[in-house]
Amino acid sequence: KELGIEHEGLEQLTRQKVEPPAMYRVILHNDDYTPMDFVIDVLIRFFNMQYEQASEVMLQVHHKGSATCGVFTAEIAETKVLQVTEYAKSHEHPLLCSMERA
Ligand code: NFA
Repeated sequence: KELGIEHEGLEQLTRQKVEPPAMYRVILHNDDYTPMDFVIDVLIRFFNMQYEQASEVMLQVHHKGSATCGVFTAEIAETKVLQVTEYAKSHEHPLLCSMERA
Protein backbone atom coordinates (compact mmCIF):
# COMPACT_ATOMS: atom_id res chain seq x y z
CA LYS A 1 0.00 0.00 0.00
CA GLU A 2 2.81 2.39 0.95
CA LEU A 3 4.32 1.93 -2.48
CA GLY A 4 0.97 2.05 -4.23
CA ILE A 5 1.44 -1.50 -5.41
CA GLU A 6 -1.92 -2.65 -4.02
CA HIS A 7 -3.61 -0.43 -6.57
CA GLU A 8 -1.75 -1.86 -9.55
CA GLY A 9 -3.00 -4.87 -11.40
CA LEU A 10 -0.84 -7.97 -11.60
CA GLU A 11 -0.35 -7.27 -15.31
CA GLN A 12 1.23 -3.89 -14.62
CA LEU A 13 3.46 -5.37 -11.93
CA THR A 14 4.75 -8.08 -14.24
CA ARG A 15 5.20 -6.13 -17.47
CA GLN A 16 5.35 -2.42 -18.20
CA LYS A 17 2.18 -1.75 -20.17
CA VAL A 18 1.02 1.65 -18.92
CA GLU A 19 0.22 4.13 -21.68
CA PRO A 20 1.70 7.61 -21.19
CA PRO A 21 -0.98 10.28 -20.80
CA ALA A 22 -2.27 12.13 -23.86
CA MET A 23 -0.44 15.47 -24.21
CA TYR A 24 -1.83 18.80 -25.43
CA ARG A 25 -0.13 21.87 -26.85
CA VAL A 26 -1.36 25.17 -25.41
CA ILE A 27 -1.41 27.77 -28.20
CA LEU A 28 -1.43 31.55 -28.05
CA HIS A 29 -2.94 33.41 -31.05
CA ASN A 30 -2.04 36.80 -32.47
CA ASP A 31 -4.46 39.72 -32.62
CA ASP A 32 -4.10 43.42 -33.46
CA TYR A 33 -4.96 44.83 -30.01
CA THR A 34 -3.38 42.95 -27.11
CA PRO A 35 -0.23 44.84 -26.01
CA MET A 36 3.07 43.00 -26.45
CA ASP A 37 3.98 43.64 -22.80
CA PHE A 38 0.75 41.96 -21.69
CA VAL A 39 1.52 38.81 -23.70
CA ILE A 40 5.00 38.69 -22.17
CA ASP A 41 3.42 39.04 -18.71
CA VAL A 42 1.06 36.13 -19.51
CA LEU A 43 3.93 33.89 -20.60
CA ILE A 44 5.94 34.69 -17.45
CA ARG A 45 2.92 34.38 -15.14
CA PHE A 46 1.25 31.21 -16.46
CA PHE A 47 3.99 29.40 -18.39
CA ASN A 48 6.90 30.00 -15.98
CA MET A 49 9.09 31.60 -18.63
CA GLN A 50 11.96 34.01 -18.07
CA TYR A 51 11.59 37.46 -19.69
CA GLU A 52 13.91 36.61 -22.59
CA GLN A 53 12.09 33.41 -23.58
CA ALA A 54 8.70 35.08 -23.07
CA SER A 55 9.75 37.87 -25.45
CA GLU A 56 10.82 35.34 -28.08
CA VAL A 57 7.56 33.37 -27.90
CA MET A 58 5.51 36.60 -27.97
CA LEU A 59 7.33 37.71 -31.15
CA GLN A 60 6.78 34.27 -32.70
CA VAL A 61 3.02 34.66 -32.10
CA HIS A 62 3.14 38.24 -33.43
CA HIS A 63 5.00 37.30 -36.63
CA LYS A 64 3.64 33.81 -37.40
CA GLY A 65 0.07 34.13 -36.07
CA SER A 66 0.39 31.57 -33.27
CA ALA A 67 2.91 29.64 -31.19
CA THR A 68 3.03 26.84 -28.64
CA CYS A 69 3.50 28.04 -25.06
CA GLY A 70 3.85 24.59 -23.54
CA VAL A 71 2.78 20.94 -23.71
CA PHE A 72 0.75 19.52 -20.82
CA THR A 73 -1.61 16.74 -19.81
CA ALA A 74 -5.30 17.47 -20.52
CA GLU A 75 -6.23 18.76 -17.07
CA ILE A 76 -3.22 21.10 -16.83
CA ALA A 77 -3.68 22.36 -20.40
CA GLU A 78 -7.39 23.06 -19.75
CA THR A 79 -6.47 25.01 -16.62
CA LYS A 80 -3.87 27.10 -18.50
CA VAL A 81 -6.41 27.95 -21.23
CA LEU A 82 -9.01 28.98 -18.63
CA GLN A 83 -6.50 31.02 -16.59
CA VAL A 84 -5.13 32.90 -19.62
CA THR A 85 -8.61 33.51 -21.04
CA GLU A 86 -9.89 34.83 -17.70
CA TYR A 87 -6.77 37.00 -17.15
CA ALA A 88 -7.01 38.52 -20.65
CA LYS A 89 -10.75 39.21 -20.31
CA SER A 90 -10.29 40.81 -16.89
CA HIS A 91 -7.80 43.22 -18.53
CA GLU A 92 -10.14 43.74 -21.52
CA HIS A 93 -7.69 42.26 -24.05
CA PRO A 94 -8.89 39.95 -26.85
CA LEU A 95 -5.91 37.57 -26.47
CA LEU A 96 -6.96 34.04 -27.52
CA CYS A 97 -5.58 30.84 -25.99
CA SER A 98 -6.45 27.32 -27.16
CA MET A 99 -5.25 23.73 -26.87
CA GLU A 100 -4.75 20.89 -29.35
CA ARG A 101 -3.71 17.26 -29.08
CA ALA A 102 0.10 17.04 -29.44
N1 NFA B 1 0.00 41.81 -32.39
C1 NFA B 1 -0.03 42.47 -31.08
C2 NFA B 1 0.40 43.94 -31.25
O1 NFA B 1 0.98 44.31 -32.26
C3 NFA B 1 0.89 41.79 -30.08
C4 NFA B 1 0.49 40.39 -29.78
C5 NFA B 1 1.46 39.39 -29.73
C6 NFA B 1 -0.83 40.06 -29.53
C7 NFA B 1 1.12 38.08 -29.45
C8 NFA B 1 -1.19 38.73 -29.23
C9 NFA B 1 -0.20 37.75 -29.20
N2 NFA B 1 0.14 44.76 -30.22
